[in-house]
This record gives sequence, C-alpha cells and structure tokens, in this order.
Amino acid sequence: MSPPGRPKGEYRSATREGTPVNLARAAFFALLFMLCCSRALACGEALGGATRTIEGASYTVVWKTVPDPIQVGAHFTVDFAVCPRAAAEAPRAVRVDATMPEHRHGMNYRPVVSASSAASYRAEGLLFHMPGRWAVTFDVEGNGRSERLTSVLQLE
Ligand SMILES: [Cu+2]
Repeated sequence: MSPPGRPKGEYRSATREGTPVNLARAAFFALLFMLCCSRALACGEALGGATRTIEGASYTVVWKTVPDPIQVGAHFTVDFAVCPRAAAEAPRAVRVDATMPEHRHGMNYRPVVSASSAASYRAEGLLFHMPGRWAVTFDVEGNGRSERLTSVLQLE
C-alpha cells in the first residue's frame, strides 16, 4: 500500500531507511519479552499458596499439604513439584512416605502418588496418627539412582 500521490519506489526506499530503528525496537521488545514473559515458571510456582522447598543434589522438591495445617488422625494430601537441578534428568519415579524418627515408626497408610502434570504430583492417603515430629520423605528416581529429600513437620 502506497500513500496516494507518491511513487511506490520512493515509499519503499523510505521504509528501508527506517529499518535500523525498527530493528532496534524489535530487539528491545524481544529483550523485554525474554525478561518479563517467557520466563519458565519457578519450581512449584504452579502449586500456589505457602510451600516448602527441599534442595537435593539432583532434584528440588517444592511441596505443600492439603489441608494446611493438617490435623492428627485426619487424611491429607501432599501436592508437590519435582524439578531436576543442573544436568539431572526428569524423574522416572517418585515415592512419598513419612516416619517419626524418634519413635522409629512410619504411617499406618501407604500414600499413592499420581502425576498431575509433567513436573507436578499429588500424594494421597497420608495420615499422621500421633502428634510430634514427622519426617516427610520424597524418593526421586533418576540418573540411575534414587535421591531421598526429607522435610520435617512438627505436628501439635
Ligand atoms: Cu510416633
């Protein structure tokens, strides 16, 4: 589309003169986009709300209980994300369990883990049958080994 009354050639030449400015603008907006919008979600960001983070050698686990806080003797769910660190591969399998280290016992229930998206999981069927110090463990299989990430919960 040429402006009326102007020869096509002259108009296109004028456009070319403006090119360096347009490139600079495009580069500026590309940079702005990279800074603001294309950033991958931080690990567990999709979980929302208050989360706990465990940094392991190969994986980071970000998790929260539903409900939060949990009650003695009531089933609860753990929603969590497992994110590979550095060159670690995506986890092949993830298990969740809990024990009371001082009492040398675990739960009376075995949680069932299901994947809710590529990096997000849900462990259902947990129940802490007594108050005290509970260690929640996440066993992540990947890179030919299993890494255990542990977080401690004090239950009143
Ligand atoms: Cu106990």
